[in-house]
Amino acid sequence: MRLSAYFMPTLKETPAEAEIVSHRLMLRAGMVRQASAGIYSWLPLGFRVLKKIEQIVREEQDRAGAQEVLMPTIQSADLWRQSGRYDAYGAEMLRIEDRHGRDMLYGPTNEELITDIFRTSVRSYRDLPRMLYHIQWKFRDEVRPRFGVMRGREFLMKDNYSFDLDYEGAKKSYNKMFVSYLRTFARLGLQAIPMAADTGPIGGDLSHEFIILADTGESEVFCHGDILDFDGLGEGIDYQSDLEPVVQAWTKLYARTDDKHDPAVFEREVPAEKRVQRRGIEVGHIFYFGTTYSEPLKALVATPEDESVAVHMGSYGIGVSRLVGAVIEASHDEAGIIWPEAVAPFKVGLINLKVAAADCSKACEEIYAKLQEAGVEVLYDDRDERAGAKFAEMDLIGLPWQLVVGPRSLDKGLVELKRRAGGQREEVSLETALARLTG
Ligand code: 5CA
Repeated sequence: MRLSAYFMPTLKETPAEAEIVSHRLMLRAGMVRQASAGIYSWLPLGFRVLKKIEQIVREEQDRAGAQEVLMPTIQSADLWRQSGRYDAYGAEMLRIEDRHGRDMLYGPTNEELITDIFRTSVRSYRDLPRMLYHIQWKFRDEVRPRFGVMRGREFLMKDNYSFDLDYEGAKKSYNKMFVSYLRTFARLGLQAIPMAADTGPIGGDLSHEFIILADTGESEVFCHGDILDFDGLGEGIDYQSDLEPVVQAWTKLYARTDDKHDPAVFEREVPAEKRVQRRGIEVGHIFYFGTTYSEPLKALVATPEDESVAVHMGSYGIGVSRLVGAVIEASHDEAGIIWPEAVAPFKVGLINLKVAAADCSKACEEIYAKLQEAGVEVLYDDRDERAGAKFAEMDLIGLPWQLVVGPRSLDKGLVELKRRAGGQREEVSLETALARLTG
């Protein structure tokens, strides 16, 4: 992509309304624009990151055996009346009336709708287990939308729902999602810690939040410091194997959000020098809630003994749009964003320092073509701007690599390769630069 043609409305000034760094940087880098309170439009640069995160989430859901569906954003109130949540959800639910006077709503979550799909199609234990997920916009009329996409009113969520015959089966599904979340966040370059959590309006009694430690996080969390060294990717997870030992290893040390925190247990179980008390961002939340929805909605299956029982369910959410902000909170410096390679909008920023010089532009065009041929995503700054402005903008948008082509180095057949993380610069030949970036 040529920057001269790219829609990336960056801002020089720091927007006054943005309280935290990720919100400031997303606005300054031209990634999003606020449409109204807590509702955002995604501009090309931000949209690319959102799609990359979505894709990693999708791959890890599929790997764990879940199947993707797509449910609508608008739901009928009837189902929610059957589950009893229509009134209970309160002012957070955006209620809509259609032209026929029917009560509709913009879905804040999908337990009811997926249970309805299930109950009309599945009758027997033979069709279990199943895990169905979708990646869809949700709406919650938050009292205080803030921090940009971190606490929006409209936000993109991956929500998965599991169906099993009994608790044992449901726990296996829960474990699959637990491990899949560890992998997902690790692939995004994040250290997410599973913490015992409250279930809130979703209900149920077994629940973990996945938390990224950050001073700007909204939750207060407490954990044993050793968990911070655990590796989320693990080695060759087989989803058909018993995952309970992996889950045990991650949950045996103290890690709780403030709703579940117990100072006496914390002090008893965690030595003073290992006690971590920090703020955190909730990027995922998993729940086992048994028959909370299947009973009122009558999602029943026949057991091998031909009894009819309510199916055991769990639900598993990831805040896909929140993650864009969370990654920035975890990875930035004074100059701007530092994207982990897996989610970077482009891998390389190619900077032409002297557009007017024929040799510079020729070299850049050649590099640009070669990188594209090799399938490397490259943003080519071909604008006639001051070098300082170009460097500042590249640092702001945080692409992992910068390839700088200027007349002085080019005379010696060299270009400069800069790693955004750490800032190391190296003068190398064109061939070496290309080999590094395409390798
Ligand atoms: N149905 C369950 C699981 S599928 C559910 O809705 N869980 S949740 O309420 O915890 O939301 C799942 C994830 O969505 C959260 O962990 C968080 O990362 C994200 N999320 C929740 N509310 C918002 C919001 N207002 N803005 C951005 N992301 C949000």
